[in-house]
This record gives sequence, C-alpha cells and structure tokens, in this order.
Amino acid sequence: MPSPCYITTPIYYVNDRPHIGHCYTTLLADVAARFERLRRGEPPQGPAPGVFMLTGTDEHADKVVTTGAAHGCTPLEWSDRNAAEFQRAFAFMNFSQDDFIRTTQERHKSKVLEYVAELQRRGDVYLGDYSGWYDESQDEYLTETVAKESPHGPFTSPVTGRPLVRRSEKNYFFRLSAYEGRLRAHIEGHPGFILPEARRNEVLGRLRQGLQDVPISRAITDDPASQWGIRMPSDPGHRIYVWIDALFNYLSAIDSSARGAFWPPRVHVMAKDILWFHAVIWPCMLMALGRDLPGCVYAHSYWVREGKKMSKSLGNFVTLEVLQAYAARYSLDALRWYLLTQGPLGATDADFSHAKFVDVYNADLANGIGNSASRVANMIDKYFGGVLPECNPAGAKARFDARHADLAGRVLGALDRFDLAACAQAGISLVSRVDEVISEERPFTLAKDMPANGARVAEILCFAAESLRIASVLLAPALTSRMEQVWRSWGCAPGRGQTLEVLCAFGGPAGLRPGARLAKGEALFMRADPAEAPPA
Ligand code: ME8
Repeated sequence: MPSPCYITTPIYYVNDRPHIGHCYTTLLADVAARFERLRRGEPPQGPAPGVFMLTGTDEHADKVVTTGAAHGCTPLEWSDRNAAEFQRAFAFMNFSQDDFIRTTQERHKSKVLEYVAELQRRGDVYLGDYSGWYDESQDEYLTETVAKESPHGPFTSPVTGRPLVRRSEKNYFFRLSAYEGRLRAHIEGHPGFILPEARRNEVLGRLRQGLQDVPISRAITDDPASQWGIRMPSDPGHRIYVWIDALFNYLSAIDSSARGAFWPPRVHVMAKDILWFHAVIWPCMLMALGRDLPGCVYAHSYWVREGKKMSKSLGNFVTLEVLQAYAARYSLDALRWYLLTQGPLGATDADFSHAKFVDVYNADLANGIGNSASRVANMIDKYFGGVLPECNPAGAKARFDARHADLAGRVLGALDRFDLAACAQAGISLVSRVDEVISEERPFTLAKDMPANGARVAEILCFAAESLRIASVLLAPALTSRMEQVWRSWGCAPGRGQTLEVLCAFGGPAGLRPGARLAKGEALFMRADPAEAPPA
C-alpha cells in the first residue's frame, strides 16, 4: 500500500475575490489528489483513506480589518463572507478537498498557540528589535537585497511595485539563522524538495547570502488593524505575524489522532510568489519543532494576460465570472482541461488566451476523446449491435503495447514529479493511438466485406474500445464529469479496489469483456467555432 498522501494549496487571503490563480493552484492539488486516490484503488472524487487534500483561507491580514470596515463589516464578518465565496468557487470547480481550513477557526488558533509556545520552550524564539523594509501590499518585511533588487525599481514591492516603507518595532524573532546549514543540506540532498528546478536554484542562490532571524510577531497598538490576529502566548502586547499563523495551517488541520498519519505532506503546491516562506522559513520552523519536512514544495509560475502580470491596479484578472462563462459555453471539464494542460505548471508563465482555449478544446476534447469515443461506439453499434465482439485478445493488445507498455508506471512516475500535464497527456496519447490505428486499418472499409473481415474488424474495435476505457481513467482526474458519462454508457466505472495499475492493464481484470454493451451515449464535447467571440 502506498504511504498516506497529504496535498496542500496555499490558504488564500480572504480579501481577494477568487480568480484564475486560486482556482488553478487548487485544481492542480485536486487533480493530483484524484490520481492519488486512483493509485490506491479508491473513487477519484473522494473521500478516500490514504489521501488528504487541504485548502482554505488566510484571514488574519491587516487588510481584512480595513477592507471589512470599508464595507461596514467586522473583520470576522468580512472573512465569513469571503471564505464562503472561495468555498462556492471551489464547489463550482468541482474540487475534492477533504477539508477547508480557516485561520479564524478555533481548531487552528489553539494549535498555533501550542506551536509558538513550543518554539519558545525550545529556545528558538526571543524578543528583539527590528527595523527593515516593509511591503504593506504583501504584509511582509523584505531583506535589504530583495528590497534593492525589486524588478519594479529599488525599494518597491517585487510583487505589486508599490513603494516599501521603513519600519521599526520590538518583535519576537525566530532563530532562522540557526537552521541555515541544515536547510541547505536538506535542499542539496533532496533534489525533489523544491520544484521546478529553476526555483530550487533560485532558493539555493538566495541562501548563499545567509539567513537572518525573522520576526514572528507584531506589536499591538491603537490601530484596530493591529489588534486582529492571534495573541502571542504569554505576551498580550503582541500578535503572531500573519504569515507564521498562516503557515501553521498545514499542521493544525491534520494534527489530531485521526489525521496525524498524514504528516509530512507529500507536496505543498503554490505559485512562485510565496516560495521563500514555504521553502525556507516553514521547513526551518518544522525542524525547530522536531517535525518531518514536506516531501516537496512545488512553486508553479503565473497566469498572465496579454503578457502582463494580472493585478488589481491593471484590473486585468481572469475573474471567476470569466471562468464561469467559459464553463457555461464549453463545459466545466473543458475549463479544467485548459487550465491544467496550458497553465504555468513549470517555470514559465502562461497566457490566458481565448484562441488557445478553442484550439485545445477542439484538438484534445471535441476532435480527440469526444470524437474517438463516439466513432468507436458507433462502429460497434453498426457492426456488432452495440455489443463488444469476441476477438483474438493478443492481436488487440499488440496494437496497444506498440506505444503504451507500462503505462500506469509511467503515469505514476510523472505524478511523483508533480508533472500533472504529462499525466493528463498520457490519456490523450492513447486517444491519438486509437485514431491512428483506425485511420491506418480502416475498419469502416473492412466492414464492407463481412463476415470475411469480421475477425479483423472485431480485433481493431476491441483494441479501440479497451484503449479508450483506459484513456477515460487517465483523463478522469481532469474531466471529472464527462468521463463518468463514458463509464455509464460503457458500464466500465472503476471498481473499488481496482488500482491505477489494474485499471490501466489492457485486457486486465478491469477490462471490457466480449459481450459488454457499449451504448452510443450523447456527444461528450461539441466542436467549437474558432470564429466565435469569447464568452462574455
Ligand atoms: O499569498 N497565477 O495568499 P494569496 C497563478 N495567504 N497562481 C496565482 C496567481 C497567478 N497570477 N495569482 C495568485 C497568500 N495565484 C497567502 C498564502 S499560505 C500559508 C499563505 C495563487 O491569496 C498561487 O497559488 O495571495 C499563489 O501562490 C496564491 O494564489 C497566493 O494567494
């Protein structure tokens, strides 16, 4: 049995409305969790023992107080309202998280106090003076070098470009510097700890400048914003810095006897903006607490629009409403497919483009799996009355093995590298193989001379149907509803206990059998008109 698998997303600031970035990262975690459930022979939509996917919201930022007030709400009311927006957005995206954590929940706050007290007890926290460059737009202090080298100009926020402010205060510090050597050794000894590799090299580069201790508290003043957050244990004059509070969500959510076995996380998924916190500060805090480190910190790149970073000031976000309009016209599966396969999974940014959406939709879905499944079901209907014929199994399998021996092993290997685009493409490559065999061997021509060619036609169609069954399994983590439609029409839903390896074995225990009824079913994806304007 594979070991328990815990997958997390960032917890999102409740101040923002959910947009493509939040949906994208959470989609990656969702697709990975679905593959992990299949790996274990569990229904992909979950819940399943052995797999735990966590997402949630980060609610103790100062801006929650100010924005809430501007809307006539208390910070908690404002958080409730916006956390609900994220939950609705994720339900719309058909995400399968096992839990949704909010940092204002008691279960989180009480654990954070325990963790900070533990750090104090172990001598890794001290009271000191801090003065530095503060990025108000991101709620974080920056090092002198990062502040100077911001891509938007010296002493501006590297993320938003807004001017940094000089701040001084008395703070509790975490002895980050004490863990520098151990952290570097861990990163160097575990090439998969920070992915993609370009990001790993950046972190190692920055680590060469050395690590300074980091403040983990903020003084409480008359400003109401400064009163929002979790108080430091044994010092009510300070609250725990929002980032420290937030990072602990990964632990607080599963730190119970029922869930404890999920630690450490298999992968923390996020974008590159918050990699430093996850690849440096967080692992050092975990070392200080004597906890195991996550297997992987995966930082993808950004969705951009027309080559520009999406930002509030430019007002160019791909909003949830835009995503919903795409789903309404092309199906939610199509939206998930586009985001998954064309997104910034690796080290390069990805442009959200309507033309690309339609191209990929037509190529992979309408003309790909959709057309192939309907063509094969139609031929089986026409030549064999909708029933899978007897055939020479070795002949059918030889056509499959020509390209796809050890398919499950390769897909699971890609999953372990978090190469989800490759996992998804494995299904598409099977569909292409089916199309290729059909156009080379022309069963529709052979069928004109029946029963003489019956055995060969049966062999081709058995190969095609069985290959498409396997493709439907591999595509199901992305195309959650349409592949279930195929399973219903063909009576081939994965059974409990059938692992990905069993499901991908051609003619194996999960395979389609002669005599199986394959209904034609409704078209999976209608062809899209590339000339049509983007959905409003
Ligand atoms: O940083 N492209 O929350 P956040 C791709 N609360 N992904 C994007 C994106 C884009 N253009 N924009 C945002 C925070 N994201 C903290 C996290 S975790 C302990 C605390 C996604 O609401 C991406 O996952 O600003 C990025 O890392 C995250 O949203 C930042 O979300």
